[in-house]
Amino acid sequence: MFKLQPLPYAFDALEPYVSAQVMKIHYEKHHQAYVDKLNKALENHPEFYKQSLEWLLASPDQLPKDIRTTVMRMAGGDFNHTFFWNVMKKDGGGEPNDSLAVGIKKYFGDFDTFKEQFSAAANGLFGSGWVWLVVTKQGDLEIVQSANQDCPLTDGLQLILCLDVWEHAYYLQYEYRRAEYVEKWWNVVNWQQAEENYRTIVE
Ligand code: MN3
Repeated sequence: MFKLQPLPYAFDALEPYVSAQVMKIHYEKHHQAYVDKLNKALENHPEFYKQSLEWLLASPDQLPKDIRTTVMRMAGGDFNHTFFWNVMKKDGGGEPNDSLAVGIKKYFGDFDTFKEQFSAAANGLFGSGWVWLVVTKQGDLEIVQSANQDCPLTDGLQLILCLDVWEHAYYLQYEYRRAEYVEKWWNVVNWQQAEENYRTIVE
């Protein structure tokens, strides 16, 4: 069975940018619900409990048709949130300063341009979804959006950074002001983790 992975910090660690109330509900209610619904969806196909979330997300064709849509949604909901928690930290923010900094300069010109484009993708996303910094099959750095709980792993992309722009991620704190949430979020980005994700892919 799939288990909710531990949150790598306390609920109030990302204050004041992400409130403890938002973190607690987001993790204990929303994230937990994806894990529970994934396990429920697989109860008549228990052979898939031994697979990893990454495998499920990369292998929709291997899943029985009757559960495919639900499993992809719930596995994405579980995986995306765990990935998201880990690319944030207390006293985060700033800029990457290792190989990822070189990559961002190469593909976006400079860090501020990257930040603007990523924020624009987050603010411009219609409905619920995510914004990601990914490495494509050709090895290029790219900003992509994903709808609902879709995960770019399904499209063969590799993941460096993501931002949850579902209303449940910010509405209790920022109400309709998504752009303010996005702007404040840069203060909690865990660039060390993003660097590690990038190095694992390109080295
Ligand atoms: Mn969420």
